Amino acid sequence: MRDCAWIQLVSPYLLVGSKKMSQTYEFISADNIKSYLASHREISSVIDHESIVDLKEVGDGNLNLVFIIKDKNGKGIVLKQALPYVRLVGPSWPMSPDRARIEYETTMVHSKAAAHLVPEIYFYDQDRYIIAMEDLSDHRVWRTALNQGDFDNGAAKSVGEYIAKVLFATSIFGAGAYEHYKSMARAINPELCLITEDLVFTEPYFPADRNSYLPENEVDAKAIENDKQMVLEMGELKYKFMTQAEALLHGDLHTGSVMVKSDENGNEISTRAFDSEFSFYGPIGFDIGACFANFYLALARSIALGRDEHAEYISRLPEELWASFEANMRALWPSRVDKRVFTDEFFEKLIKQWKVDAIGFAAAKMTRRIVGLAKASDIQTLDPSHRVGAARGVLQSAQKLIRERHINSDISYLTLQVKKIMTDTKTGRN
Ligand code: SR1
Ligand code: MG
Repeated sequence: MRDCAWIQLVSPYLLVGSKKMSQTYEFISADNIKSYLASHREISSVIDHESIVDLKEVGDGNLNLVFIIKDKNGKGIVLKQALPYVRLVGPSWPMSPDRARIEYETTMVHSKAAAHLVPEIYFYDQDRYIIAMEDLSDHRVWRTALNQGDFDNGAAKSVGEYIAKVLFATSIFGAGAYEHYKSMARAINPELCLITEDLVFTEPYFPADRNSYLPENEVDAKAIENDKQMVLEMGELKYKFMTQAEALLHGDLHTGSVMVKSDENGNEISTRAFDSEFSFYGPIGFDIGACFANFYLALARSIALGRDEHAEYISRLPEELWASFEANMRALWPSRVDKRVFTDEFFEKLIKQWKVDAIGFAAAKMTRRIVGLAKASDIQTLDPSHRVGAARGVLQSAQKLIRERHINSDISYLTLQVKKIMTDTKTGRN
């Protein structure tokens, strides 16, 4: 049945004007996965295709099919296939599946700098846009863990290490200018960058058709639209996003793009960043800001639910991530390729600017998850009686961060400000 669906779904894309595709390809399904695995002998030691006992589609993102397959010995593999459209919306929004190549290549590049912090990749099928990768089903998606009120101590530190190591390695400082320019060519990702430009930096500031929120939050969304300084700063941040090709970013580093595994005391065993299909050469503060934003969404949830201890834990995550990022960057800086005018004094300016940028990008990412298309379950799964206040807290915090970052960019201080705002708005009456 899935194969029939494939014929119906793929055929129209052959004729879609500027998004024309040069070939059709078969979607993976429960019916064809076994023979697909059998045709890839290079993974015979990873999984026994003759003894598959479990197979489930777990794609909960907005774009792709994701299958986890297990054999009778408990070994597993993940197959991720890019669909030729945006899954969240459906075939009416065509999207090049070449994003799978981007994700594959970026993960390979990132694994050279931080192999222990990304999933292992077994192969990439360029004809069917399939990435075969390590089964991390003994980990959990960090957003899910945070939503449930769980503690994963050490994960933020590892994500900070991941960001610093992969961004340094792919910057002019780590790669050298020639390599940096050459690598940029293969990492051009126009379709997905345009999604971010629209959904993160533009639509939340206009009455766009794709925006939505609870009626009680209309006043908050309108306050954002009418906030002239916020709109001006979004213009500046969007321009940075579009023009400042500092390093090969993950590009969509929210808590749903991080897998965590902890022991019974909540202490880290393993942390992995995955799903880098939005990867491109962009501003270093962007990945950091994405993490801050998602910590603040999780914070709004825990405050709304009265989970005080958990809110305290989440409040420490932005500073933990930043401290780890900065320490790792400082440790790597002496190994930069060109030391002539890229002095230690210049590094001090850079690190300050990256922090200010990261806070600005956080504000953009917080706002988009409340007002624009593609929400975050941290807020969406709250009962409306809690959601109104939590959403208000997130939006007012974004307005505070966008301004305050130019005056005081200390992350712990800013998190305290965010926490105060979210506590004040939590009833939805302020
Ligand atoms: C249409 S894609 C919507 C969102 O999903 C991804 O996770 C990105 O954040 C993107 O903006
Ligand atoms: Mg994703």
